[in-house]
Amino acid sequence: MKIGIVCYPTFGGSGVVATELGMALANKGHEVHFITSKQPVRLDLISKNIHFHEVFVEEYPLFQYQPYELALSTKLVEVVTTYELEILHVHYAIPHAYAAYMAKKMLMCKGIDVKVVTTLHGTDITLVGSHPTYKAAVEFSINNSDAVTVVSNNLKQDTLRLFNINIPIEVIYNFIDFKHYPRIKEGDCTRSALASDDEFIITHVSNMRPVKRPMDVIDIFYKIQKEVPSKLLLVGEGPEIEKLEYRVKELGIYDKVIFLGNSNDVHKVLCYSDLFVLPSRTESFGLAALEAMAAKTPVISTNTGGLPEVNIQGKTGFLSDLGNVDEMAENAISLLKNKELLNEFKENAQQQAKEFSIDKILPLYEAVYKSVAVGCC
Ligand code: GMT
Repeated sequence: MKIGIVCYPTFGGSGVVATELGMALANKGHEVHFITSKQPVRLDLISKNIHFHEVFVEEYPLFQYQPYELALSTKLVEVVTTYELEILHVHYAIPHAYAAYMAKKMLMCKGIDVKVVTTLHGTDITLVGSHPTYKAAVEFSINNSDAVTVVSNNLKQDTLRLFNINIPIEVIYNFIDFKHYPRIKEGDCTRSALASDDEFIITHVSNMRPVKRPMDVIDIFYKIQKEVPSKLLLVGEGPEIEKLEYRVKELGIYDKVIFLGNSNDVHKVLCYSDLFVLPSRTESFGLAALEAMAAKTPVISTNTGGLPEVNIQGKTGFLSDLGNVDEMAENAISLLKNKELLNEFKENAQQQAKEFSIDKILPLYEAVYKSVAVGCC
């Protein structure tokens, strides 16, 4: 099929999912066109069947805000027409579902019936999408999509609770492409540059926004390092970083915390991690936790949102109530002190991640595309 993918090109999970999905579809022989504001960070452009179309926004002094949606809709019309795309798969409702709806309407006037598949990812529903500023437009563009998917059962419930939805919503979980994992050879996974042999490595990966509660990560690690020799790796950049650095200095643990910034090699960082910490306020799915588990890293997380659908209590990690840093630290310490149990959790984590292998998930998306395309002709 000929499929257009619209997503945020940044390090956020929805962009990662969209990019990995597009590359897997291309690998399977579909013609995939990414239509985004920048080249997505994980996109390998030198691959067969992959095309990239950058959306430019023309600046004009009159505009207080640049009209990205307008530029995106225009680009979608151009790409669909030129390459005869059958499907536009938009990731993250704001503003992508809305821009795709506009493009669909414009194309209809030219006699072209492109189908719009919208995948909801999380804050496009919970934190941002349901805000009165956006709610009506988000609800309208969900209901006027040809098909809608969400990344967890929990997000489906949130969507139905927060919006007046009159279209079926299918749950298609996020996935892992295990092709990336064998690339790590024994020698690649040398921890010596980051920690000494007797130290455990605790990792947190996020865009360091308040919703991820990175300050809780510091508080949890502070308690852990008092009991077991350990280092904390923080991967990602975002608005909380400065506060975190300040807090780490204040606690006197600056030499034990490594700020790695954004990375395209998260799986390499994860391969030498012993535990992953994700104390988020809400998480529709928690792709970062799944990526950690794929690399055999058990997860200490909150029990919010879709996290219990990914991280299994007492098997792949432990889940606690939001803000209960004492319990999260205790769980981490008891696991790190019990080598046998830690190894068992590491194996369990990878086994559980295999349930989310791309081989299982890709056909579900293909089925959605086929079902809407069949309706069309
Ligand atoms: O909402 C965000 O934090 C951004 C969004 C994204 O674009 O990265 O993350 C959401 O989508 C991810 C991919 O489906 C999920 O794994 C994250 O759990 C989800 N974030 C939240 O719900 C907070």
